[in-house]
Amino acid sequence: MTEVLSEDQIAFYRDQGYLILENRVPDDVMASIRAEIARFQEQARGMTASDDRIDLEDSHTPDDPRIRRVKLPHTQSKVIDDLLHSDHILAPVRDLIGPNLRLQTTKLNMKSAGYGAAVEWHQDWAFYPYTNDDVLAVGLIIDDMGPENGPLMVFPGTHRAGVYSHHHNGCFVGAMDLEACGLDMKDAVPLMGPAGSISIHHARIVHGSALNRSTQDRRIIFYEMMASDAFPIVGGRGKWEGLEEFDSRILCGEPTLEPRLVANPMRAAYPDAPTQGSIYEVQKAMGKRSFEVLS
Ligand SMILES: O=C(O)CCC(=O)C(=O)O
Repeated sequence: MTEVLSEDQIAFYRDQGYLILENRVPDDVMASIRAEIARFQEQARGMTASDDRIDLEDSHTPDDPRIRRVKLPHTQSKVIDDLLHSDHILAPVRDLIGPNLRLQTTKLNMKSAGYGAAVEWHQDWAFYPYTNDDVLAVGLIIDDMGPENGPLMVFPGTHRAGVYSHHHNGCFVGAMDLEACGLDMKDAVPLMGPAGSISIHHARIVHGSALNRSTQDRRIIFYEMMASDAFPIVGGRGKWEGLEEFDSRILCGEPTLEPRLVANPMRAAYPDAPTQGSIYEVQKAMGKRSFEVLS
């Protein structure tokens, strides 16, 4: 018995590595989320540098605040935390990877109209490999998403293809040279839908997004999570600060002391790049980019 997904949707996710569920989060919740984002935008006014809550665009000025990412927004907003723990988000995830879920991380990526930054192609798994591959990200689409405002794009089926190199000049840069990896942009699929829809992508699917030159914002909250029996592997950057902190991230169901092991591919996410930091910073150390940057 599943909670919300059909057998066909589950089979599609297993085969293709992603899903889109349209109109999953009600309008009143979406209005509250937008009010929270307006509050973050006010907080960025006057800031002169990124801090542990807010990551600023390179073109930010204190008078013209430009946020690139709100870090761990569920710790900064009860509305965003309540939604994380709701069935709107967790029910489809339970259908895919079981009843016991643990949080990896959350982020609100603000790809604002006219300037929102690109994210180069990568696999989340390159950053955080786990002992099994029941690891995924739910993306809450906050603005209607079309081809023009920088949708998340995925290469279907690449979650079954292994782990690609995310290294350049001997350092982990968190981004792939698409051509060297044998992938062609024309095969990527944009994950689009009206505001309130969610996307789900497997941690090993190759994904990225172009900058947003349109007049329409593109904001997504990513809720990233895994089965509670998936433990981080040393050599990756999956968070491990001890058992107490690990178990404080249980979202539903039970923790366990018995990691489930599956023979999955991994590459160590080290050594550090000279620009080590958020994904936007570390990717600056890559070689050949796929997406345009704002000059
Ligand atoms: O915001 C996006 O389009 C991509 C985000 C992403 O993949 C990430 O932050 O790891």
